Amino acid sequence: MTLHPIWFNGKLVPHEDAKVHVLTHALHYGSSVFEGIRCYDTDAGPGVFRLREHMRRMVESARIHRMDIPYSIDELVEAALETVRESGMRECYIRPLSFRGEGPMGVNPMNNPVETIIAVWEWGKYLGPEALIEGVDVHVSSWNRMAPNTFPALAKAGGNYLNASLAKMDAVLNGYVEGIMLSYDGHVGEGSGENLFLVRDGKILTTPMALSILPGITRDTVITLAKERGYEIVETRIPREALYIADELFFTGTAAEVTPIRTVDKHRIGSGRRGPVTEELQEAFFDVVKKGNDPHGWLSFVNRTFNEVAEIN
Ligand code: PPE
Repeated sequence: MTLHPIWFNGKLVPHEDAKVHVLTHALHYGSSVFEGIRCYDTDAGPGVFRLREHMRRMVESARIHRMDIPYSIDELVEAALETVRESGMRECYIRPLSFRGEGPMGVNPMNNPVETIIAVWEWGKYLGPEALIEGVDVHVSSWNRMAPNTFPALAKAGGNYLNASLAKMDAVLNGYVEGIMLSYDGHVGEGSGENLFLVRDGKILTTPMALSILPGITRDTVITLAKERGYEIVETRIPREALYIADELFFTGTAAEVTPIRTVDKHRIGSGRRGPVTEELQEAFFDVVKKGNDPHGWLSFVNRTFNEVAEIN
């Protein structure tokens, strides 16, 4: 795998030079916030999907944790585009991260510097090469999502992912691709790195934000695309057993895109393969990111000439 330059505190440095000290606060206390973004090789040129919304969420995650990122959303957007451009990749995953750096040790992070990086790499299908068509086998995790007023779920913070990693390891060690975590009150939460949707009798249900999920940008995208296609979307508490009798289930996420779920706890979901609603919404999503059909203005084209061309058309 080619190692690409990394944007580090304002400038691009060679991959091997983007290093930190072992006393970096974030290593000891999980004090970081990050994003995951995809750049797609669309028919209209390489375009980053919902870049501004992701950078806004990162700045807001930082704000929740009283971390001042010394760059504006616009500067972070530009920096990400520059990093992708510099890599020469037409399609990649983008990982911006801000973290508390080396400084005084101790839980209080307020006197540690805030450092920011943006890295890019190739990332294929997150839940396996066949996942988007065949669907994935998952279980309900023995790990719950955090309760409100413990770890703020709206912040995509490094520390929160200790919980996600426990669920992911539990799933993989038990032979599943992913785990669905329940919320603190026993209702359906989300995957370790994905939001969850349930289809029943033509209606689409998803976990509400109040159950300590990450309010995903792909989740918002799918809600928008589904409403435009006339579906009713209900954000409501979903009991665990509703998963077993759903017509269709699917995950959404930047890495996972729109991935059908074919079994949960060895219960076959619907026909055991990708259902029609999932397929329709997958197609709507890929129509934007593959074909570059972008009525919502969700793509930031990496190569400005493409952007200008798109505007002229
Ligand atoms: N929930 C969680 C817990 C989560 O981590 C993600 C993204 C989502 C929902 C979906 O959010 P969005 O990407 O905005 O639609 N997970 C990222 C990290 C995956 C990883 O392994 O790292 C991602 O998909 O990029």
